[in-house]
Amino acid sequence: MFEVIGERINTSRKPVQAAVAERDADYIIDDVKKQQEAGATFIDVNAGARIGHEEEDMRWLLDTIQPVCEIPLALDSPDPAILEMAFAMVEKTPLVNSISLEKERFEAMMPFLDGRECKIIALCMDDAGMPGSSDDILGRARKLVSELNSIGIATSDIYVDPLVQPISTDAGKGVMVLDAVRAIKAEFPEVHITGGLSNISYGLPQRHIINRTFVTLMMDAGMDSAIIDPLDRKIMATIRTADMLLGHDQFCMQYLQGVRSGAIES
Ligand code: THG
Repeated sequence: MFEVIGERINTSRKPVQAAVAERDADYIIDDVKKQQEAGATFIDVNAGARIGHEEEDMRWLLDTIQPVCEIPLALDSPDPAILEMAFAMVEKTPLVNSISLEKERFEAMMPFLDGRECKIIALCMDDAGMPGSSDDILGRARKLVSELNSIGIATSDIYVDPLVQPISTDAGKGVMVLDAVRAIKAEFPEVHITGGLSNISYGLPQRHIINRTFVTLMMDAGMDSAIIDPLDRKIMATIRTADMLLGHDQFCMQYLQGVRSGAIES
């Protein structure tokens, strides 16, 4: 079944930034409950936008969210020190977001992850920047999986993020990532594929239709998780329907339940 990483608790979103600045716990709690009810599998927590406040904001968010959160958290920061602090605070095994092949980040994350029980998002990013071809994405994924395996992390606990890039800058960016996902899944059937989707539509109008169509294609290629807004009814209905059509929904149970609850409509 497709896993939804709820992206809303992110201080780059204006209302969340305001709630965090004012320590408005009710706003955050209400949002987390809504994401859970909408079918999120993880709640992503990103406190990176208030420069100089990330540590205290992350602490406050985790203290606020955990008492009402029944699902695991995705701890989202590029800073290994923040991830280490957050990891020590969580009660349920988290999804750590993320490690990459960027030297400084990689070298700080590896000893921290060594021997720990967790799930980890592995970004196909290195010091040369964003990947330039599907082979480049595959090569980076291969390196990340082998390095993480070498410190005891099972392939089935790794969520590869191939890094979606804007189709408006290069018509080939969609096929590039789709081919890479197919190749990664052929080589590592157990690995998960995740990522933000909205980069694909950057710079174009009517972005949601692009994002929804793209997630369907990515799911056919092997994407089984994404960082999205679970309160976006249309993308959630598209994902549930595609999951059924791809054979991941025994007896169409999830689809039928979605229709009965009103979450899925034509
Ligand atoms: N991969 C991984 N982690 C990630 C990302 C990724 N974490 C952060 C981000 N990308 C995913 N999270 C968000 C959270 C909020 C929004 C988008 C992505 C968001 N977007 C507004 C929208 O879509 O309408 C616009 C934001 C704005 O410009 O204000 O709110 O790729 N591993």
